[in-house]
Amino acid sequence: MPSQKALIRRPSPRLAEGLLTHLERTPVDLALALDQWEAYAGALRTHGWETVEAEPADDCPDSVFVEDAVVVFRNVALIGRPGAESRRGETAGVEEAVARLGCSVNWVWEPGTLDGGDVLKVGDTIYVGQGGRTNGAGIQQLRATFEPLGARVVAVPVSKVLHLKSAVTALPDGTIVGYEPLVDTPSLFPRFLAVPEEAGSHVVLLGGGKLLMAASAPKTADLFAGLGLEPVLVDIGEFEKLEGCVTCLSVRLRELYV
Ligand code: CIR
Repeated sequence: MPSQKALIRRPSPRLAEGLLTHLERTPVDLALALDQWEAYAGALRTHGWETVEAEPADDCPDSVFVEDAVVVFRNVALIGRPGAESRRGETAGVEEAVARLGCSVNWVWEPGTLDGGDVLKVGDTIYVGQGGRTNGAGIQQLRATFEPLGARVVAVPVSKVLHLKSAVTALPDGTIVGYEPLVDTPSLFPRFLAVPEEAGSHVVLLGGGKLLMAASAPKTADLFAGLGLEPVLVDIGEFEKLEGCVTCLSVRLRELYV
């Protein structure tokens, strides 16, 4: 039976110490963050996803951004090697979780670095951003892992945002949506739709035309609704203060057969 599972990870009590690259630090309300995380997980469940929790990594402030620790294509997981050293402790628990879910496991090795937030899958095409957190050796290892499975890996430069998926994701028909001021080379994408808000460039495909999006992108939600899609908005404001977005709070495992 095909199953739709979403891997999530409970926020660390040290969440407020999370890394910042492009934003100034502002106080994070941990209790509110927990409420927002519960609501995010609830929205996934409401729309047909079984949520599975990775073991919490309380010593790692950024561990709630679980998508950065792994890339899954079909039943094969590639455990990343975070570009930020302070995040390297996050991968062990994620490795254990994806193995438990039935994935075969591969690893990015030194000198490679790879964050899952730099990897956007659109059908059999895997876009990978080369920038602050993912390097050329990591991209080579991604290719070596997934090209034999039929993936086409396309590397794109990322210099204006933290991760590739901080600026581009994809609609159900494969159209890439992005916030143009933060995309290095929009012309690298075959069908590119510019959106009016940075947070509007982050969509999680829930299935059936439904898109999980941040409540901070109302204009983009209207744009997508006009295209016949159904935005489902969640407030993730406390995570946005730490440069997180809807995509990085879960790993969607669409194609597992368990
Ligand atoms: C970090 O800098 O690593 C975290 N504070 C935010 C990670 C967000 N992840 C993502 O965009 N994929």
